[in-house]
Amino acid sequence: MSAGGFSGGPPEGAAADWTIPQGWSAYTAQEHATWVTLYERQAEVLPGRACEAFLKGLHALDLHGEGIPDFEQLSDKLERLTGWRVVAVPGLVPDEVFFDHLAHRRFPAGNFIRRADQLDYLQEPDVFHDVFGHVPMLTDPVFADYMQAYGKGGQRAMSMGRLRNLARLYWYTVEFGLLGTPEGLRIYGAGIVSSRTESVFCLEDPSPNRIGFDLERVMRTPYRIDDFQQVYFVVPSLDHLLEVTVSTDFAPLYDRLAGASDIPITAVQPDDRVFTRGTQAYAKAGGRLATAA
Ligand code: HBI
Ligand code: FE
Repeated sequence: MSAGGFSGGPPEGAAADWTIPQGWSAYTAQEHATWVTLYERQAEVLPGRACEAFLKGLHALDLHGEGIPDFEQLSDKLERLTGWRVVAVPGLVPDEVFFDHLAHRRFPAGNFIRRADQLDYLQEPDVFHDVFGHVPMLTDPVFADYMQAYGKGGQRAMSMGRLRNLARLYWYTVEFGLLGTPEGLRIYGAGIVSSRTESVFCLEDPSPNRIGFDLERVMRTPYRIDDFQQVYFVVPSLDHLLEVTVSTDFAPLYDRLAGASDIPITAVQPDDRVFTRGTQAYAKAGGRLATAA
Protein backbone atom coordinates (compact mmCIF):
# COMPACT_ATOMS: atom_id res chain seq x y z
CA MET A 1 0.00 0.00 0.00
CA SER A 2 1.73 3.14 -1.12
CA ALA A 3 1.78 5.55 1.76
CA GLY A 4 2.07 8.51 -0.49
CA GLY A 5 -0.95 10.27 0.95
CA PHE A 6 0.96 12.44 3.39
CA SER A 7 0.87 16.19 3.60
CA GLY A 8 3.58 18.08 5.41
CA GLY A 9 6.09 16.86 7.94
CA PRO A 10 6.20 14.29 10.71
CA PRO A 11 3.40 14.14 13.28
CA GLU A 12 3.55 15.84 16.70
CA GLY A 13 6.27 14.29 18.84
CA ALA A 14 8.04 12.53 15.98
CA ALA A 15 11.57 13.30 14.80
CA ALA A 16 12.31 14.56 11.29
CA ASP A 17 12.72 10.93 10.16
CA TRP A 18 9.28 10.15 11.63
CA THR A 19 10.72 8.04 14.45
CA ILE A 20 9.18 8.23 17.93
CA PRO A 21 10.07 6.73 21.30
CA GLN A 22 8.59 3.21 21.40
CA GLY A 23 7.12 3.86 24.84
CA TRP A 24 7.62 0.26 25.94
CA SER A 25 6.88 0.96 29.61
CA ALA A 26 3.48 2.42 28.65
CA TYR A 27 2.12 -0.80 27.13
CA THR A 28 -0.79 -2.16 29.14
CA ALA A 29 -1.21 -5.76 30.30
CA GLN A 30 -3.98 -6.08 27.70
CA GLU A 31 -1.63 -4.97 24.91
CA HIS A 32 1.01 -7.47 25.98
CA ALA A 33 -1.70 -10.12 26.22
CA THR A 34 -2.76 -9.38 22.62
CA TRP A 35 0.83 -9.97 21.49
CA VAL A 36 0.90 -13.28 23.39
CA THR A 37 -2.38 -14.38 21.81
CA LEU A 38 -1.18 -13.48 18.32
CA TYR A 39 2.19 -15.16 18.92
CA GLU A 40 0.62 -18.37 20.20
CA ARG A 41 -1.74 -18.56 17.22
CA GLN A 42 1.23 -18.28 14.84
CA ALA A 43 3.29 -20.77 16.85
CA GLU A 44 0.54 -23.30 16.05
CA VAL A 45 0.49 -22.84 12.27
CA LEU A 46 4.04 -21.85 11.29
CA PRO A 47 6.11 -24.98 11.95
CA GLY A 48 6.19 -26.78 8.59
CA ARG A 49 4.89 -23.67 6.80
CA ALA A 50 7.36 -20.83 7.56
CA CYS A 51 10.81 -21.10 5.99
CA GLU A 52 13.86 -22.10 8.04
CA ALA A 53 15.33 -18.58 7.96
CA PHE A 54 12.21 -17.17 9.59
CA LEU A 55 12.01 -19.82 12.33
CA LYS A 56 15.74 -19.46 13.05
CA GLY A 57 15.36 -15.67 13.27
CA LEU A 58 12.44 -15.98 15.69
CA HIS A 59 14.65 -18.13 17.92
CA ALA A 60 17.82 -16.05 17.53
CA LEU A 61 15.98 -12.91 18.65
CA ASP A 62 14.23 -14.62 21.56
CA LEU A 63 10.97 -13.37 20.06
CA HIS A 64 8.79 -15.52 22.29
CA GLY A 65 5.30 -15.26 23.56
CA GLU A 66 5.84 -13.16 26.68
CA GLY A 67 4.78 -9.77 25.34
CA ILE A 68 5.64 -6.87 23.06
CA PRO A 69 9.45 -6.74 22.65
CA ASP A 70 11.52 -3.74 23.71
CA PHE A 71 12.94 -2.40 20.42
CA GLU A 72 16.24 -1.34 22.00
CA GLN A 73 16.94 -4.81 23.39
CA LEU A 74 15.69 -6.43 20.17
CA SER A 75 17.86 -4.11 18.05
CA ASP A 76 21.00 -4.88 20.07
CA LYS A 77 20.55 -8.60 19.26
CA LEU A 78 19.64 -7.96 15.62
CA GLU A 79 22.48 -5.50 15.05
CA ARG A 80 25.04 -8.07 16.15
CA LEU A 81 23.70 -10.46 13.49
CA THR A 82 23.20 -8.28 10.39
CA GLY A 83 23.64 -4.62 11.36
CA TRP A 84 19.91 -3.87 11.31
CA ARG A 85 18.03 -1.99 14.02
CA VAL A 86 14.29 -1.58 14.62
CA VAL A 87 13.03 2.00 15.03
CA ALA A 88 9.56 2.96 16.26
CA VAL A 89 7.20 4.95 14.04
CA PRO A 90 3.55 5.92 14.58
CA GLY A 91 2.35 4.00 11.49
CA LEU A 92 2.88 4.24 7.73
CA VAL A 93 5.51 6.83 6.84
CA PRO A 94 6.04 8.60 3.50
CA ASP A 95 7.71 6.43 0.88
CA GLU A 96 10.94 8.44 0.77
CA VAL A 97 11.24 8.27 4.57
CA PHE A 98 10.59 4.53 4.48
CA PHE A 99 13.21 3.91 1.81
CA ASP A 100 15.80 6.04 3.59
CA HIS A 101 15.39 3.97 6.76
CA LEU A 102 15.75 0.69 4.84
CA ALA A 103 18.76 2.02 2.92
CA HIS A 104 20.46 2.59 6.31
CA ARG A 105 19.44 -0.78 7.84
CA ARG A 106 16.78 0.71 10.07
CA PHE A 107 13.44 -1.14 9.99
CA PRO A 108 10.53 1.21 10.84
CA ALA A 109 8.04 -0.64 13.05
CA GLY A 110 4.69 0.62 14.24
CA ASN A 111 4.71 0.87 18.06
CA PHE A 112 0.94 0.29 18.45
CA ILE A 113 -0.80 -3.08 18.60
CA ARG A 114 -4.20 -4.03 17.16
CA ARG A 115 -7.24 -4.31 19.42
CA ALA A 116 -8.37 -7.69 20.71
CA ASP A 117 -11.31 -7.59 18.25
CA GLN A 118 -8.97 -7.05 15.27
CA LEU A 119 -6.90 -10.18 15.74
CA ASP A 120 -7.44 -11.55 12.26
CA TYR A 121 -7.09 -8.51 10.12
CA LEU A 122 -5.97 -4.92 10.02
CA GLN A 123 -4.81 -2.78 7.13
CA GLU A 124 -2.19 -0.62 8.88
CA PRO A 125 0.97 -2.48 9.97
CA ASP A 126 1.04 -2.75 13.76
CA VAL A 127 3.89 -3.94 15.98
CA PHE A 128 2.91 -7.59 15.52
CA HIS A 129 2.92 -7.38 11.73
CA ASP A 130 6.15 -5.38 11.67
CA VAL A 131 8.18 -7.05 14.42
CA PHE A 132 6.86 -10.63 14.37
CA GLY A 133 6.30 -10.57 10.60
CA HIS A 134 9.30 -8.68 9.22
CA VAL A 135 12.13 -8.67 11.78
CA PRO A 136 13.03 -12.40 12.01
CA MET A 137 13.92 -12.48 8.30
CA LEU A 138 16.34 -9.58 8.89
CA THR A 139 18.56 -12.01 10.82
CA ASP A 140 19.30 -13.78 7.54
CA PRO A 141 22.36 -12.10 5.98
CA VAL A 142 21.10 -12.52 2.40
CA PHE A 143 17.62 -11.21 3.14
CA ALA A 144 19.14 -8.39 5.23
CA ASP A 145 21.14 -7.34 2.15
CA TYR A 146 18.03 -7.61 -0.02
CA MET A 147 16.02 -5.29 2.23
CA GLN A 148 18.77 -2.68 2.16
CA ALA A 149 19.03 -3.01 -1.64
CA TYR A 150 15.26 -2.53 -1.81
CA GLY A 151 15.56 0.70 0.18
CA LYS A 152 18.21 2.03 -2.18
CA GLY A 153 16.18 0.86 -5.17
CA GLY A 154 13.09 2.59 -3.79
CA GLN A 155 14.86 5.93 -3.65
CA ARG A 156 15.95 5.46 -7.28
CA ALA A 157 12.50 4.27 -8.41
CA MET A 158 10.94 7.40 -6.94
CA SER A 159 13.39 9.59 -8.82
CA MET A 160 12.40 7.78 -12.03
CA GLY A 161 8.66 7.76 -11.35
CA ARG A 162 8.52 3.93 -11.25
CA LEU A 163 7.49 3.48 -7.62
CA ARG A 164 4.27 1.65 -8.50
CA ASN A 165 6.26 -1.10 -10.20
CA LEU A 166 8.83 -1.38 -7.43
CA ALA A 167 6.17 -1.46 -4.70
CA ARG A 168 4.86 -4.63 -6.39
CA LEU A 169 8.28 -6.25 -5.98
CA TYR A 170 8.12 -5.46 -2.25
CA TRP A 171 4.58 -6.69 -2.00
CA TYR A 172 5.11 -10.03 -3.77
CA THR A 173 8.39 -10.78 -1.96
CA VAL A 174 8.86 -9.04 1.39
CA GLU A 175 5.13 -9.09 2.22
CA PHE A 176 3.71 -12.14 0.43
CA GLY A 177 6.65 -14.14 -0.88
CA LEU A 178 6.91 -17.94 -0.98
CA LEU A 179 10.15 -19.93 -1.09
CA GLY A 180 10.61 -23.22 -2.96
CA THR A 181 12.40 -25.89 -0.88
CA PRO A 182 13.03 -29.63 -1.35
CA GLU A 183 10.31 -30.21 1.26
CA GLY A 184 7.82 -28.03 -0.64
CA LEU A 185 6.75 -24.37 -0.61
CA ARG A 186 7.50 -22.35 2.52
CA ILE A 187 6.53 -18.81 3.63
CA TYR A 188 8.94 -15.91 4.02
CA GLY A 189 6.54 -12.95 3.40
CA ALA A 190 5.71 -10.91 6.52
CA GLY A 191 2.11 -10.25 5.53
CA ILE A 192 1.49 -13.99 5.43
CA VAL A 193 3.59 -15.11 8.38
CA SER A 194 1.81 -12.67 10.70
CA SER A 195 -1.63 -13.92 9.61
CA ARG A 196 -2.97 -17.22 10.94
CA THR A 197 -5.49 -17.69 8.13
CA GLU A 198 -3.31 -16.64 5.23
CA SER A 199 -0.43 -18.83 6.48
CA VAL A 200 -2.63 -21.82 5.67
CA PHE A 201 -4.44 -20.40 2.64
CA CYS A 202 -1.28 -19.40 0.74
CA LEU A 203 0.14 -22.95 0.78
CA GLU A 204 -2.88 -25.22 0.87
CA ASP A 205 -5.91 -23.55 -0.71
CA PRO A 206 -6.59 -24.44 -4.38
CA SER A 207 -7.85 -20.91 -5.03
CA PRO A 208 -4.73 -18.77 -5.70
CA ASN A 209 -2.22 -19.08 -8.51
CA ARG A 210 1.32 -19.96 -7.43
CA ILE A 211 3.86 -18.89 -10.03
CA GLY A 212 7.66 -18.92 -10.29
CA PHE A 213 9.22 -15.54 -9.43
CA ASP A 214 10.26 -13.37 -12.36
CA LEU A 215 11.21 -9.75 -11.70
CA GLU A 216 9.46 -8.15 -14.67
CA ARG A 217 6.39 -10.40 -14.31
CA VAL A 218 6.01 -9.39 -10.66
CA MET A 219 6.47 -5.70 -11.43
CA ARG A 220 3.63 -5.85 -13.97
CA THR A 221 1.20 -7.63 -11.64
CA PRO A 222 -1.22 -5.65 -9.42
CA TYR A 223 -1.89 -6.87 -5.89
CA ARG A 224 -4.69 -6.94 -3.28
CA ILE A 225 -4.38 -4.87 -0.10
CA ASP A 226 -7.77 -5.81 1.28
CA ASP A 227 -7.81 -9.61 1.20
CA PHE A 228 -5.77 -12.77 0.61
CA GLN A 229 -3.59 -12.57 -2.49
CA GLN A 230 -4.92 -14.15 -5.68
CA VAL A 231 -1.40 -14.99 -6.83
CA TYR A 232 1.78 -15.85 -4.90
CA PHE A 233 5.26 -15.83 -6.44
CA VAL A 234 7.81 -18.50 -5.54
CA VAL A 235 11.56 -17.78 -5.38
CA PRO A 236 13.99 -20.73 -5.69
CA SER A 237 16.20 -19.25 -2.94
CA LEU A 238 16.76 -16.00 -1.04
CA ASP A 239 20.11 -15.80 -2.84
CA HIS A 240 18.25 -15.68 -6.15
CA LEU A 241 16.09 -12.82 -4.92
CA LEU A 242 19.14 -10.79 -3.87
CA GLU A 243 21.13 -11.72 -6.99
CA VAL A 244 18.35 -10.67 -9.37
CA THR A 245 17.80 -7.39 -7.56
CA VAL A 246 21.44 -6.34 -7.39
CA SER A 247 22.40 -7.56 -10.87
CA THR A 248 19.51 -5.96 -12.75
CA ASP A 249 20.00 -2.66 -14.52
CA PHE A 250 16.65 -1.12 -13.61
CA ALA A 251 16.82 1.74 -16.14
CA PRO A 252 16.09 -0.40 -19.25
CA LEU A 253 13.67 -2.50 -17.15
CA TYR A 254 11.73 0.63 -16.20
CA ASP A 255 11.73 1.69 -19.85
CA ARG A 256 10.19 -1.66 -20.83
CA LEU A 257 7.68 -1.39 -17.99
CA ALA A 258 6.67 2.10 -19.13
CA GLY A 259 5.41 0.55 -22.37
CA ALA A 260 4.00 -2.66 -20.85
CA SER A 261 0.43 -3.09 -19.66
CA ASP A 262 -0.39 -4.56 -16.25
CA ILE A 263 -0.94 -8.32 -16.18
CA PRO A 264 -4.42 -9.12 -14.81
CA ILE A 265 -4.05 -10.43 -11.25
CA THR A 266 -5.53 -13.89 -12.01
CA ALA A 267 -3.85 -14.33 -15.42
CA VAL A 268 -1.38 -17.14 -16.15
CA GLN A 269 1.10 -16.12 -18.84
CA PRO A 270 2.49 -18.52 -21.49
CA ASP A 271 6.04 -18.39 -20.07
CA ASP A 272 4.99 -18.56 -16.39
CA ARG A 273 6.45 -21.39 -14.35
CA VAL A 274 3.16 -22.62 -12.88
CA PHE A 275 3.19 -24.32 -9.47
CA THR A 276 -0.61 -24.03 -9.06
CA ARG A 277 -3.18 -22.90 -11.59
CA GLY A 278 -5.71 -21.61 -9.03
CA THR A 279 -9.48 -21.90 -9.12
CA GLN A 280 -9.93 -18.34 -7.73
CA ALA A 281 -12.93 -19.82 -5.91
CA TYR A 282 -12.19 -17.80 -2.75
CA ALA A 283 -12.16 -14.44 -4.55
CA LYS A 284 -15.15 -15.42 -6.75
CA ALA A 285 -17.12 -16.25 -3.59
CA GLY A 286 -16.50 -12.67 -2.33
CA GLY A 287 -13.36 -13.34 -0.29
CA ARG A 288 -12.96 -12.18 3.33
CA LEU A 289 -16.23 -10.33 3.49
CA ALA A 290 -18.22 -13.29 2.23
CA THR A 291 -16.57 -15.76 4.60
CA ALA A 292 -16.87 -13.29 7.51
CA ALA A 293 -20.63 -13.00 6.97
N1 HBI B 1 5.74 2.86 6.18
N2 HBI B 1 5.92 2.28 8.44
C1 HBI B 1 5.82 1.90 7.12
N3 HBI B 1 5.79 0.60 6.81
C2 HBI B 1 5.69 0.19 5.52
O1 HBI B 1 5.68 -1.02 5.24
C3 HBI B 1 5.61 1.15 4.50
C4 HBI B 1 5.65 2.50 4.87
N4 HBI B 1 5.58 3.45 3.92
C5 HBI B 1 5.56 3.14 2.51
C6 HBI B 1 5.45 1.70 2.23
N5 HBI B 1 5.51 0.77 3.19
C7 HBI B 1 5.26 1.24 0.82
O2 HBI B 1 4.37 2.15 0.21
C8 HBI B 1 6.57 1.23 0.03
O3 HBI B 1 7.04 -0.09 0.02
C9 HBI B 1 6.36 1.64 -1.38
FE1 FE C 1 4.81 -5.05 6.11
